[in-house]
Amino acid sequence: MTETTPWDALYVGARIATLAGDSGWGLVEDGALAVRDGVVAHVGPAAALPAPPERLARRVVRLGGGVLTPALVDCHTHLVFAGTRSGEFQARLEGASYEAIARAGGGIAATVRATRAASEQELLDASLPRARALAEEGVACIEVKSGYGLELDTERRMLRVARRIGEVLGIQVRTTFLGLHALPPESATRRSAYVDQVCDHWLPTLAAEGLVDAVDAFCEGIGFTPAETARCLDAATALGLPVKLHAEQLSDQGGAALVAARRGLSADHLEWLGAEGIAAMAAAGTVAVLLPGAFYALRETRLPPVQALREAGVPMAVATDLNPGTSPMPSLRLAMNMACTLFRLTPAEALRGACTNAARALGLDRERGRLLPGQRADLLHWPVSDPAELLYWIGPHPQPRRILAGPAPG
Ligand code: DI6
Ligand code: FE
Repeated sequence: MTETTPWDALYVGARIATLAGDSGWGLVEDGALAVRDGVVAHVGPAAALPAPPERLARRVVRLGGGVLTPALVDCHTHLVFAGTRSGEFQARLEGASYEAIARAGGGIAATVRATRAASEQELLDASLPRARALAEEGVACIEVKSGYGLELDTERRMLRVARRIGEVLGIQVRTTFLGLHALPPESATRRSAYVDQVCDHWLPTLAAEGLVDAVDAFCEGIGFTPAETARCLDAATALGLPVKLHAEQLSDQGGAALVAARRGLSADHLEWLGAEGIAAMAAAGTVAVLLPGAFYALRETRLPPVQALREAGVPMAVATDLNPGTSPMPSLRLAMNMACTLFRLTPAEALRGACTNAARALGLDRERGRLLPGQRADLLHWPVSDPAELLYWIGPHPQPRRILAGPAPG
């Protein structure tokens, strides 16, 4: 068969961390990876190829060492926003709490004011460098949430900017509508009217415009109640949209069980997650997205229940939560290192968390996150000899070279 239909390209001479199977690196020593039509066509040891590489593919690339992995996926960001919150950073260092700042009109509301005031171009100019920083360290797929508009026009502008970032950088962007992120000041005395408007008007409008890939909410004492959250997730489900949730970040509201009951893609944060939530997530296959940047920035002390999640077989993902308040951290590599150091993930769990399980948290696991036949040929070549080195360095060093076969992902 290979005589008549050669592969488009064959990469040899590197170790391949396929992330196949349920745990570990899925390592192939001295591997060979073939690509056809932008898709991985074959992965295995070079020694087991049926003929010399040049007879099997139109183009043979000898990598001369290093490690191949799937491209990274950042499955939880709020990277489209205007302004910064460095003043709050200082206030927190002087003793103010995140909740107290939020209740005093700062926090998310401060970013909402700045984002509403920014034009689409200004928002793109402010956000693009953050996405570029992620792309340069190997992230080829980024989830971007709305939620700093809290009015229809600005929510739309955020989602349009997110799509534009994908086009400009040649990466895949998945958009998430987060209308229930905070109650905007003009709705302070009209909670239920705000929730109705988000669910019955904004969500269907933006979905019809093709701007919404998934729906999220902030289920928290300082956010939205479980009942309000359920209303929003049910509205999304009725439109055929997948759901995910900010759950159990600052308190146990039962959010993880609530989103798992709706077959949610993920429950995110989870420092306060209890046994019931874990069981519900395991039963539904809902991914636990761990966000060590927010844990670090808020100097949290309560750890997410990693060992219990592991024992229950809940897939764990790792993401940046890149946002101006609680995780101003444009580095998934740093998040992966923190997931090991702070949350005690193994290095292989952290890499899977930023590839395999991150893709799953976006509903993309059939196309991304592992190096297996049928997956997109979107991979990284790292100048390291041991994949654990990718987790060991603190920050984005060393940088990979992206190998993208076929058209840039849309
Ligand atoms: N949880 C978070 O950590 C971010 N949003 C959320 O729901 C914080 C967003 C911000 O402070 O701007
Ligand atoms: Fe978040």
